[in-house]
Amino acid sequence: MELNRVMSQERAYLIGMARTSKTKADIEMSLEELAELTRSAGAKVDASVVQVRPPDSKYYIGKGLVERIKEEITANGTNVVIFDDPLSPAQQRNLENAFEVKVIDRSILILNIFAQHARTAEAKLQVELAQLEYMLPRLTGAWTHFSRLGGGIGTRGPGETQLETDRRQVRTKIASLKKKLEKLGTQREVQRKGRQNLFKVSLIGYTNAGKSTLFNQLTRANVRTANQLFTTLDSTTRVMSQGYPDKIIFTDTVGFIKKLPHQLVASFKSTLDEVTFADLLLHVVDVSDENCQEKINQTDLVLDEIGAGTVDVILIFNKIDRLADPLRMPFCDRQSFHISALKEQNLGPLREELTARLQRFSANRHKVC
Ligand SMILES: Nc1nc2c(ncn2[C@@H]2O[C@H](COP(=O)(O)OP(=O)(O)OP(=O)(O)O)[C@@H](O)[C@H]2O)c(=O)[nH]1
Ligand SMILES: [Mg+2]
Repeated sequence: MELNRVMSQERAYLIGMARTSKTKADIEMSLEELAELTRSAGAKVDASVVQVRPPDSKYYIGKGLVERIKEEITANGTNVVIFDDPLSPAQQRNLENAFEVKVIDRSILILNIFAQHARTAEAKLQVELAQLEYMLPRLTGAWTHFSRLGGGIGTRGPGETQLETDRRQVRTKIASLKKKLEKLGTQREVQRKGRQNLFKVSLIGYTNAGKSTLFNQLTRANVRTANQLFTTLDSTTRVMSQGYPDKIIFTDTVGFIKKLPHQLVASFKSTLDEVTFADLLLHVVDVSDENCQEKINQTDLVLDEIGAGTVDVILIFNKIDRLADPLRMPFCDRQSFHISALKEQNLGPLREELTARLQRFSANRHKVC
């Protein structure tokens, strides 16, 4: 079996579910983000709906809505239906039978985007591992044969059902990917050890906040930036000394998002170690986004999840050039800077702060006792 894929130019129908009418506005917000994800995967959004009700075990949404959507997607030629919440394998199957088009959920969509945007060998392996980890507990006899994915790893043993064979093949593939990733992880560790005595700054934050744009400003690098989700998957590291009293290391990293599949967090572990072992995190926030507080909270949650919750953080409120009313500029009790990475506004005070912190770090490093 393989995960359903969203192809570019495909047309999507988005579905969210609110347990109570109180949470409907939150789910609508989440669906806007699902629409962004859909566009980042290259597809177009035809329509979206939020239903208020408890989940149905067979279809997740109510049967009446299933029938209504079926009529709409047939009339519009929609190719894929995307749910904001995870579906059980049985629900996914029942919905595909009812709609007669592909049905996926947010996790699969994110895994799709990661697969499309992975460039380096390490990122590709990490995404493949996450996909297989996602599939393994979902393998049931009703799915198509796994051989389309791996191919010829081992034929069916005596007395083994097709399902058992599929599971064994996926596990074997997972083990081999982990081994390859471990090797690459060891190389990273060696590099990191070599930089142990240098001041390490990692740029982190919600996807599309402007991390890579700021990274390029701080390092004069040329990392790809774009107005889409998950442009960056591989971390890029640059050692800088020009303009600073000592060497300073900057790392640009993969962005975070609400409901980031935990398989992705686990398989991107060695990349995310750059965050865990940093001396300072620049948490980049898109200040022009009206949901920025929620995105700050989500990013903090992922930081805790990867064990980076105790690393020093400076909040960087980015994109101030997009604020029509500067009085709407948010303030918080954490240390923060308000900048525009794109328009190069207010970068001076941030560079001064980095220099001051670097000096303190270097002074402490040379202390004898
Ligand atoms: N107006 C404005 N746009 C900005 C600013 N900083 C970044 N952008 C734009 O925001 C979009 C996302 O920027 P990136 O630097 O790719 O964001 P990122 O956080 O690295 O995103 P991912 O790698 O996808 O997680 C791009 O279109 C940038 O040009 C800014 O200060 N002002
Ligand atoms: Mg980026």
